[in-house]
Amino acid sequence: MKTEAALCFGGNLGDPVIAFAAAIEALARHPAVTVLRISSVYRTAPWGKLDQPEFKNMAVMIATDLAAADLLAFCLRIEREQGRERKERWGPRTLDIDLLTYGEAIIDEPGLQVPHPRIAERAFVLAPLAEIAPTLVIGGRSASDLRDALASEEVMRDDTETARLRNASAG
Ligand code: GSY
Repeated sequence: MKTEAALCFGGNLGDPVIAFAAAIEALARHPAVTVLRISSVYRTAPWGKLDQPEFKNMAVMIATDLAAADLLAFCLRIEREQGRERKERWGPRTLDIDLLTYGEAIIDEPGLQVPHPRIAERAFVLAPLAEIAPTLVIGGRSASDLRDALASEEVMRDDTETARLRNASAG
């Protein structure tokens, strides 16, 4: 049975939009994954460690037959294939893929926590997620409620980068 899962992509080294397009393509090529919805690209202020370049972020909804752990492993493989570089926790990186939700599952294992424990405090996750899944419920509240509670000027939809993503994905 297919499970809907929400992913967040982020990056602030190299050309994250090209890495996002390659990640979407890799997901779409997997026989057990269907890409359902793709958000716009957002320019976002860094969270966690502030003295680093701004990030690009976006969200993707998929349906999958993969178990949550296998989906996470596949996402980590995509990160590696995109030359993920991450020298320090919360520091700059080329491509980060966070598994936000996996159906209604609540999983708390080393290395695998869903819903992702920091969704509600991250406008850079909630803005793209609420764009493509406004009614998705996380911890009893919808993604759009959570986004509105955090409304932040530090998260801006970027139409130029979104068009570039669509072109790169189509090419
Ligand atoms: O957890 C994702 C990596 N990350 C990000 C991010 O994707 N966007 C923003 N704006 N800040 C971040 N800090 C970290 S760590």
